[in-house]
Amino acid sequence: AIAKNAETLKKDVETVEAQISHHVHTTLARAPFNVDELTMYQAAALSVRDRLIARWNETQTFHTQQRVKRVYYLSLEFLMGRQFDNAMLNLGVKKPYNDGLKQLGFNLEDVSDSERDMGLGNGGLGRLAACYLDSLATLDIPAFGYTLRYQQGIFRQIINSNGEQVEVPDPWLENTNPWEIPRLDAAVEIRLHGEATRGDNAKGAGTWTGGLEVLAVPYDIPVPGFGTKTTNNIRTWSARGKVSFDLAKFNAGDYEAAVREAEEAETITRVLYPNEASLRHATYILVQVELTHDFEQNFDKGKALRLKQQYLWVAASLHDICRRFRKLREPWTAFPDYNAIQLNDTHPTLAIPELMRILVDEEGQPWDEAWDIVRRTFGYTNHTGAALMTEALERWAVPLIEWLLPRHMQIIYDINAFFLEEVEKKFPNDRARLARMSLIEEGYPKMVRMAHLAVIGSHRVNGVAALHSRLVKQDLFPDFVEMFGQDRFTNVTNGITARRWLYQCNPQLAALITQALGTEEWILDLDKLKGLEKYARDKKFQKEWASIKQANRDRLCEYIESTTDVKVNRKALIDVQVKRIHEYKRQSLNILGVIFRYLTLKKLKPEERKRVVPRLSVFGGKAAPGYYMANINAVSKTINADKDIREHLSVVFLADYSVSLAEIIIPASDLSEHISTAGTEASGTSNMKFALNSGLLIGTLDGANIEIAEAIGDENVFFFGNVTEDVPRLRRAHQAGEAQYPPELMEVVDAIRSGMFGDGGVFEPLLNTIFGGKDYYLISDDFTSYLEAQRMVDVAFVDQSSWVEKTIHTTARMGRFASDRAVMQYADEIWNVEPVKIPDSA
Ligand code: 26M
Repeated sequence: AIAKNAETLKKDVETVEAQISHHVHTTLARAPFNVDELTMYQAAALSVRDRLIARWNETQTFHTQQRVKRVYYLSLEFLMGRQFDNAMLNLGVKKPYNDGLKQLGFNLEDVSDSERDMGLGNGGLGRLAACYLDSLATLDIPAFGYTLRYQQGIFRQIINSNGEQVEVPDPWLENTNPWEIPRLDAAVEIRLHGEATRGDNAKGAGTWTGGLEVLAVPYDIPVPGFGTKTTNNIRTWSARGKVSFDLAKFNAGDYEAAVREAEEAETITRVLYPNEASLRHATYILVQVELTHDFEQNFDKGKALRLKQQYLWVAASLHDICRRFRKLREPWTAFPDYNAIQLNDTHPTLAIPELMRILVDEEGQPWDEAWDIVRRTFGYTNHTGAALMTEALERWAVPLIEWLLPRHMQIIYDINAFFLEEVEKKFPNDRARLARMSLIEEGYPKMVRMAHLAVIGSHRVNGVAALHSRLVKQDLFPDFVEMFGQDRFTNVTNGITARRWLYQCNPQLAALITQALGTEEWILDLDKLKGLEKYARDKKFQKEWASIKQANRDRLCEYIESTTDVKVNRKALIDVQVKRIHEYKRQSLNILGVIFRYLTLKKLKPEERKRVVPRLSVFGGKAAPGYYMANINAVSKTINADKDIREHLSVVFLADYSVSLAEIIIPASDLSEHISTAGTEASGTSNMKFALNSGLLIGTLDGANIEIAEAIGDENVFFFGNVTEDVPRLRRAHQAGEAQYPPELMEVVDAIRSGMFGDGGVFEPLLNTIFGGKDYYLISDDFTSYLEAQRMVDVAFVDQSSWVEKTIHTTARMGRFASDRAVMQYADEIWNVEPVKIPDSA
């Protein structure tokens, strides 16, 4: 059997070599002596893509033949990272590719490094969508992701010499993208602006004509499951002008006017929005897309473009879904039996009035039946930490919607009128309640509350962690719980895919786990990690476990030394906080804690210092454009330059945090920080990635931290800080000027003000958020217990054997946080869909 396996591998390697050479010579038209790593990557990727397309075709054909129910995951963001390594692993062909490339004189890892991240997302929400697509394919659930094909993904981050963030464009498509298949034939016409009419009776068919038509062109990205033939699809839409230029105007000599319309259209998918701040201050978007014309109206330009993005995406996707449904020749009332559409936050909420428009105006369905179809089709996931509620819920100005989507505005008003009638029936004479629940917020201008529309247009609304789902009911939508009952509101705790976040990013640990368990089954059934528990105290196993962590630490240290000028102690405890930079995530608490540690070390004698666990503090993350965190870099500059301290403490900020950088950082972490003010982080998902990779967590009782501790044992988590219930009272105390500031915090502030970290002015914005009579995120209230938890970490780390035991238990008990579990829960409780195995030769 071994000889036969060797024979098979040899043949596979030869096939791979031949396929790669074929693409080098024909598709890429390169002479053999003119092949660099980028070319090799492209050729290898194209040959993997050929395999994906064969499976993709079989999958789509079978799904269509079998008339299966499909899931449509509507997300404005898919933070996919790199595809090459992931595709090889899911297809089970990494070994022959490794050997084939070696035969051709190339190293697989170097070749893989030529790939650019697909950075079509901001952070948690976008990466969650990517993990769920991996699980859907792996579980053989027929599914499509729908999103936009942004020319530029999340900006690349550079740190300038002042320690400030500089945003530069991300031209990820520059070298052409081997993972996408253009479908120029399947473009969809999308109407904007124009005139709308209502039907002759209140619920009758309306019309929408005129205005401007643009094209949405689909590009498909195959998504392979792990160890299964199922290959699902992400359809990304690219905006184009309907005619590339106006020939009449061109002939009349007005070249500029001729190309204007095409350019306006293409602007719609030019760039990913980096967060809600970019809506308020549109300059970032304006600079990135170089807006020239359009927006003759008075609307905020950045806002109007975002609404256009949302509509083009939603309209093209629904058009696609409905076209597929019409081929089944079923009555429209059967639509929800074939289609489950999940709204990833409120960004795709326009899908609700758009489907109403299609059903009522175009398909002649009665309004009430159409509304019933809509509600049975949609599910809505909320991702907003409740304490951010009022600020973060999406609203659109009525005049803006009227200008861009006049028919949709009528439909929203009508949905609202019929809905408020129902509310009035159930709660007579309660004007305040009607005002609270209305889809329209009164004001100048009136605003449409997208979250209310999403709630009433869906059969299920879910939060993303147990605590968060409770807050969604209690704080966000209590009136809607009273109106519709508890059953419409549910929890699906987030999950992550162990294929990328262990098997792929930490191959050594994965191999040790497989060896210990005697099987690879854990990759598909993460609860099987439980089998590691019996080795938690086994000295030999602990040693192997710890040496893999050291190897991952070394790799990160090499990365740090090659990208910064910091020299690091390879034995230091690596303490990581990587995530979007946001006030509520409290990177500030971490950096103030680092300063306190520095001051403490300074007070010790050299021989006393040697007894303190050395630390390397790693930060990473992108901030909203215009919002800098120069203070982290100011602190690291002083500390890293201090020769007395260097060995005991260093601080680095790694620029341009991304999925591929996360794959290096996460396996190396000993301790990671998830320290948001209680009640503000909906779930967090990096906490799960760190724990799965045998890193311990320091954190607040927030989001999924709570459930993680439940699963792995709270003796393995360093908790600190106030709980959600106490947050309102503490905030009031600050407002009343009754808050106490702990002496440790004052010591840190004095050091900052003394100029120890350069110009104290850099810290003024931060200090103002804490001392300006508010401290909204309760830094001062949590500071003392944070320092205490950090002292506990030091104590625990000294006893290495017990520390390693904790880390083994942590990994062993993380099965619950598999995205496979989360997706199965959505399938059973929200989508009502089943796995469909693709037969061997479909
Ligand atoms: C809004 C307006 C304009 C431009 C962009 C936005 C926007 C984009 C992304 C708003 C929110 C966005 O994402 C929110 C997000 O990532 N939420 C996170 O979701 C994760 C997955 O559920 C959770 O784990 C995190 O706790 C939550 O913060």
